[in-house]
Amino acid sequence: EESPRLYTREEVRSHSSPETGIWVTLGSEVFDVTEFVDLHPGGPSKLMLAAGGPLEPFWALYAVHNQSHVREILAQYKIGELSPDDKAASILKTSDPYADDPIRHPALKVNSQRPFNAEPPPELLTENYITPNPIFFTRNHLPVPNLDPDTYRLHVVGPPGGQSLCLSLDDLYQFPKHEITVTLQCAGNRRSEMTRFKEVRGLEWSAGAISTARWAGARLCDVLAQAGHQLSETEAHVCFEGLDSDPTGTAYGASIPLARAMDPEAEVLLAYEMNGQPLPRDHGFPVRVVVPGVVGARHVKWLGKVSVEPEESYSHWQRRDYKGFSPCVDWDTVDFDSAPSIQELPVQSAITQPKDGETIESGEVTVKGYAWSGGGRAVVRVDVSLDGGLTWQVAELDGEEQHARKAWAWRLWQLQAPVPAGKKELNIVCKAVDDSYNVQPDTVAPIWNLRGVLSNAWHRVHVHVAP
Ligand code: HEM
Ligand code: MTE
Ligand code: MO
Repeated sequence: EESPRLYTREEVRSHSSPETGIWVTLGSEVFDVTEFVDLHPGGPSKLMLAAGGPLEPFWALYAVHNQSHVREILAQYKIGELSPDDKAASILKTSDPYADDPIRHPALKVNSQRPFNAEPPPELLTENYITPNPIFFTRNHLPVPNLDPDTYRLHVVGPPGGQSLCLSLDDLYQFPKHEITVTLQCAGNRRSEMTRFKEVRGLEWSAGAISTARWAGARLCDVLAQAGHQLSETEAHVCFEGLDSDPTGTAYGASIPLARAMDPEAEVLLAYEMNGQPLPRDHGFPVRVVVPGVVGARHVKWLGKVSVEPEESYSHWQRRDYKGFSPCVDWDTVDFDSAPSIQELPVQSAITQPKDGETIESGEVTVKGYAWSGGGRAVVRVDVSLDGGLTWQVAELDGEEQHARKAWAWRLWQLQAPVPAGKKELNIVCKAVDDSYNVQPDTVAPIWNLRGVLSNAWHRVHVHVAP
C-alpha cells in the first residue's frame, strides 16, 4: 500500500477559491471537493464557508452530516493526509494581552482580531431562530478575562443601612432561575452602510451584529431586593462593572435606569446560562447582564460589580460613546453630554438571503431576513419590495410569537415571490413595522451620525437574474 500524500494546514488554507480548487479537512484527512461544491445539497455558499479549513466546526452545527452516506460522498474526494502540525506557528508572544483569548468558530466574519469582534455570515444568521453559541456575534472592547468559577464573586453594593452582598456562583443559583429568549444587537449593527454614505469612526459591522439566545439566570430585581434596594431613589441608575480591563486597570462599565432594573416585568437577568450551557468565555463567563429590549452595550459581560448610583455610570462607554447625534455634528463640534445614552433601540430589519451582488435564478425568488424592535415592542409586519420600494409585498413572519410589550426576541421572516418577467436585476428592499407603528427610514442620509450607530434604514440588496 502506498503511503498517503501529506499536506500542511497552510497548503490546505491556500485552496479556498474556484481558481485554486476547494480543499477541506476532516480529522487528519484532506479532501479536494472542488467538483462537489455545486452539487452540495445545502448549497455552494454554505460549503464555501469551510473552504481551506476543517469541516468539524460546521458539521457540529448541522447534524445532518453525521450519516454514513455523507461520509461516503466525502471519501470519494480524499487526496491525502495532514502532515504533523508545525508547532512553532502556534506559539504566541506571552506579552500579548490577547494571548489567552478563546478559540473562535471559523465561520465568524472577523472585523477586528484584538479585541475580538466578529459576526456570523448572513447564510448562517437566520438558519436558526436561536443562534448557536459558537456563531453568536461577539463584541469585545478588551481582552477576554479568564475567570475561575470557584473563586468568582459578584459584589452587589447595598443601600445605606442595607447590606452589601458578595455572591458566589452557588449563591446566585439559589435565586429563582428565570429563562427567556432575548435578541442582542450592537448599536453599531449595519454601520458599514453608513460608512458607504459618509465616513464614520467604528468597526465595519455588516448586518450580523445581532443574535438571539435563551438566557437563564437570576433576576436582577431579586438580587437587588436581597441587598435591600427599593424603588425610592429618584433618577437613580444601576451601574455594572466588568472584570475585563485595559492596561490602566479601567474596567468596562455601563448602566441602566433603576426603574427598569427593579421592574420584574422588564426581566433583567444576571445570566449564567446561554442556550442551556454555561456562558461561553466570549459571552461573559461566568455571569453577564441581559437587559431585554436594550442596546448590547448595557449587557455587561464578566460581571464583577453592581451598584445603585444617583448618576449614570461614568464609564467611557456610557458617557463618551453609544449616543446618537444629528448628521450635522462632527468630531470638532460633538458634545457627548448633550445626548442621552442609547438604551432601547429603534425598529430594525435586514435581508440575509439572497446576498448583495448574487445572481439568482429566474422563476421564483425566496427572500429571508430578521426583524426586531427595542423596548419589548413587537414586530407586526415586514414589507418587501423587489423594485427598490415602488411596490411592496408582505412577508410571512416565522419564529416565536412574542408577548405584547415584552417582545424581547426577533422574528425571522420570508417571502417567496415570482421574479417579474424580463427583469435582468432586482433591487430588493425590506422594512419592518413595530406595534407602536414605528417604521424604518428609507435612506441613511437623514440618520447618518459620526459614530455610525442606530443604522436602521431600509435594507437593500441588489441581485442579478440569470438569463
Ligand atoms: C446537507 C454533504 C459541507 C451545511 C448536506 C447533505 C450532504 C452534505 C450529502 C444532504 C444530507 C441529507 O439530507 O441526508 C456535505 C459535504 C460537505 C458539506 C460532503 C463538505 C465537503 C457543509 C458545510 C455546511 C453545510 C461547510 C455549513 C456551513 C449543510 C446544510 C444541509 C446540508 C445546512 C441541509 C440542507 C437542507 O436542509 O436541505 N451536506 N456538506 N455543509 N449541508 Fe452539507
Ligand atoms: N461587557 C464587557 N465587560 N466588555 C465588553 O467589551 N461589550 C458590550 C456588551 N458587554 C462588552 C460588554 C457590547 S458593546 C455589546 S454589543 C455586547 O456586550 C455584545 O455581547 P456579545 O459579545 O455576547 O454578543
Ligand atoms: Mo455594542
